[in-house]
Amino acid sequence: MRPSNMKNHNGIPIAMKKDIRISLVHDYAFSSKGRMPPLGLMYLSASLKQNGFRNIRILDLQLYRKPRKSLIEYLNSLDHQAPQLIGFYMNTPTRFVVQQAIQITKKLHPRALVCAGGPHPTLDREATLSSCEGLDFVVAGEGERTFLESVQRLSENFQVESLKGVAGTSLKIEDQIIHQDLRPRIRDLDDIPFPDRDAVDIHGYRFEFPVVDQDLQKTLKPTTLISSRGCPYSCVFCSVADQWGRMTTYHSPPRVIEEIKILKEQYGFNAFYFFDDTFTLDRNRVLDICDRMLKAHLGIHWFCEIRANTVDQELLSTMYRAGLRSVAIGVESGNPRILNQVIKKGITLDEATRAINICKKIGIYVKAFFTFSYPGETLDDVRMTLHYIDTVRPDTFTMTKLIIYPGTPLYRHAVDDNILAKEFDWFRYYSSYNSASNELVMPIFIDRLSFKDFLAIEKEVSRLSIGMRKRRTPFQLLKILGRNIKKTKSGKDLIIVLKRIGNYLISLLLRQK
Ligand code: B12
Ligand code: SF4
Repeated sequence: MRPSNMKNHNGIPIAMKKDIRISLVHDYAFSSKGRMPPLGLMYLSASLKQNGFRNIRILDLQLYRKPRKSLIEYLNSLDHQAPQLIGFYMNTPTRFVVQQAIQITKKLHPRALVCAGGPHPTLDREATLSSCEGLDFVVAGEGERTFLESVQRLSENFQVESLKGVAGTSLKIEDQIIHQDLRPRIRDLDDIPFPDRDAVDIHGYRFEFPVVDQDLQKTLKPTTLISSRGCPYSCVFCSVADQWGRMTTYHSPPRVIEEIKILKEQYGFNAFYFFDDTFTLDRNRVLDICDRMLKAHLGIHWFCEIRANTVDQELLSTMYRAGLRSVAIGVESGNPRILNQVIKKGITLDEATRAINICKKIGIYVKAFFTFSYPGETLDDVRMTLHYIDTVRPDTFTMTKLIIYPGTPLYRHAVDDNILAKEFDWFRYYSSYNSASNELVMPIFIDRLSFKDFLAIEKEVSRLSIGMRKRRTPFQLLKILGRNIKKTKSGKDLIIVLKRIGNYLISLLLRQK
């Protein structure tokens, strides 16, 4: 039999090399920051195209008003006779919507092969495969090489069995789950091509890019990129170590500049959001990138996340000259004991204060992240954080409840201390104290604080945040309200927005008092 006439066990013709049709789906995820391009899927698409695969489409459901309906329409438009490989990005907050999408996909395309990758499948391979009906395999960790090898194998023989021996995959074959070795990291990120920005509507994304200068703000056309992957630190709530391993890998400075030039000259972007886990990890590399930005007269503005112990006046000033106008900094707690003994953040409060003050002095917009309800944290400890925020006054801050993610030291602590039941399962709904928001699907670390304490803290956080924000006219408030309601796509989103408005109004009342 000639290869083109051969069929797999599902009756699908076994594909001729490069004949396979590939869809990569980013599901809808509510985010108050706006919608951002799915860089991971765009990297995958680029690697496949570089290796001769042409039938690749990215469906980004973030950009559709009715994501479920759009997914179904998309699936119905696919050729049922061709070998279809449909891959989903899945993180922990979106695991349930993706689980549902996988089920719909398999129902409409029973002969397709369905896979998933991203943080959740990487950190929870067994449960992802066993709980997602219709899922054939998962890719753990970096996808470029693993997915390429999978697609190459499937092009020769379109059945999941052909993936036996592909490092980085876990397979479900007739209800049996097979985990294979993990794949070593890509050491030199320059070996992989630029993300495939033509595979999405790259100009269709809108997201926050706050800067101090409001006139500058109006001129910014922002997009995103990544110059490194990984982080050597091990903050208790973060899964980066389990997701990427401890190694940090880089694109070289010339390559970073080349990517920016392409984004500017070919796509018209002039503001860049670096999504590195810790952009400022290697000081010399940052200085090299800044130097190249300046020499190339790029005339751009950019954002990155900084770590308090890796920045100083000289570095931040150079970054400012090269166009840095906005940073985010994780301070996490204003209590030194919690910060270092519990979170293991590896920074001091003095370092955080210094970094924030330098940014404010130079004119870099600074957003600081804080969290509360750490193991052993009392109401007095939390009040120290509120006091700290009130003293250092970053341009803006978030202070949220501590959420437990898989693959984190906090998760292991939560299981050991019965904060999470021993039989806790990421794919079973978990109801915590507030069923009106995301907490329905995300477990919170509830330890020393009571429900009443949580409410009191949230009220104080709103009051502090309002006190630090500029006062707005009723017209401005109505505009913000309209914009937020427009962003919502489900009843649940609307409840989240209404809850925020409620908190805002309460805090306004409190401020009047
Ligand atoms: C950018 C980003 C965002 C953007 C989203 C942009 C977007 N549209 O993707 C914004 C700011 C909106 C955001 C929001 C949030 N984020 Co976020 N975010 C990131 C960040 C910094 C970079 C993502 C990225 O581009 N990575 C680079 C690419 C190359 O990696 P990747 O996406 O994982 O893709 C690779 C592999 O995973 C794999 N792969 C991925 N998908 C697929 C699919 C298939 C089929 C295959 C085969 C392979 C594959 O191949 C890719 C290429 O190697 C990551 C940290 C990180 N380093 O990944 C956190 C991260 C993903 N975010 C995280 C979190 C917790 C959040 C928030 C909850 C934060 C908050 N408190 O609001 C929200 C949740 C929003 C939501 N509802 O989903 C966690 C997720 C942890 C988890 N277990 O899910 C991460 C890992 C940070 C961390 N270290 O904890 N985030
Ligand atoms: S510094 Fe940031 S990326 Fe690194 S472990 Fe801590 S939270 Fe995660």
